[in-house]
Amino acid sequence: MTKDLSKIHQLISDMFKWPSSEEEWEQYKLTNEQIAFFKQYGYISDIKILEEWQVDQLNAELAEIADPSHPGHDFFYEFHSNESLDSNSVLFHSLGQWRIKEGFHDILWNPAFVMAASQLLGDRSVRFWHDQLFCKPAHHGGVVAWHQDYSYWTATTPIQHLTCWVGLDDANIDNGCLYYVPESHNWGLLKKPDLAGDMEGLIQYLTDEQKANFKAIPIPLKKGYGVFHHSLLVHGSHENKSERSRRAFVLNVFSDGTLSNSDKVILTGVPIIKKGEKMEGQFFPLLFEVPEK
Ligand SMILES: O=C(O)CCC(=O)C(=O)O
Repeated sequence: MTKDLSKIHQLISDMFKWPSSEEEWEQYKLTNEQIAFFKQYGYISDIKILEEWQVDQLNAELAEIADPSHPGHDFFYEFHSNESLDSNSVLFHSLGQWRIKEGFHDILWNPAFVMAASQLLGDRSVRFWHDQLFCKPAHHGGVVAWHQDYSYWTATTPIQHLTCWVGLDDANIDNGCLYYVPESHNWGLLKKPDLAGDMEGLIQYLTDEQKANFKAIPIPLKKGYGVFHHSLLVHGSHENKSERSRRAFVLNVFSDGTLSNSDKVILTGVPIIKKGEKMEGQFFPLLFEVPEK
């Protein structure tokens, strides 16, 4: 039987080493310029998150758990071998792999990730929300439609969420890299389109001014590198018609102190946290603690 790794809230393999002193943490800190860039544009790019051998290990784990007959399959919160609404395309999308494989568990406690996340949340303690995998096969990989992450997350409040996207393949325009609309995190909360439906589904919800300022830019990235984006930043990715796959994992976090905003099940298999109560416990571990000021 596969062990449920969500019960363990620390590193369990030798994939990363948790720093033991302030000096050791220094190497992972973003610069003031990077933080200022994030505040202005709603994202930062090109942050080294993984070594090549760590990417290889995660890709090997991904190959195992993408098989629906994997014994740990029931631990996924969501599993879509193909979420694309276009019958000619494929978009693999899952949530919950951190419960199943050691590598996908331990990337939550990757010092490079937690330090940057804390800084970008405004030097706050970082709590895990959930993980995701977005994989587009070569030749017929599907789109991820323009959206804001928080538009799917209104069951948690207030808005103090952050996303880190990390490539498991080199990603560029040809194989469906991410695109961002810089500064759109200032547009307020927009309606949510079908995530794997019409690429342009969001456009109907934009004002004329937002449409005029909709200037999306591609974010090519080497595998093992990551981007962080604000949960209101508009982003999406086009088809993959290239010869190469485009695999990626995503870590979603919020500042400690985020509350449930719903009396319903938020993630499949996770007990309800009543509206107004703090998001915490087995499924929402504290990843990085900043001492109270
Ligand atoms: O991987 C993609 O293409 C989309 C990822 C995404 O939408 C996200 O990280 O919120």
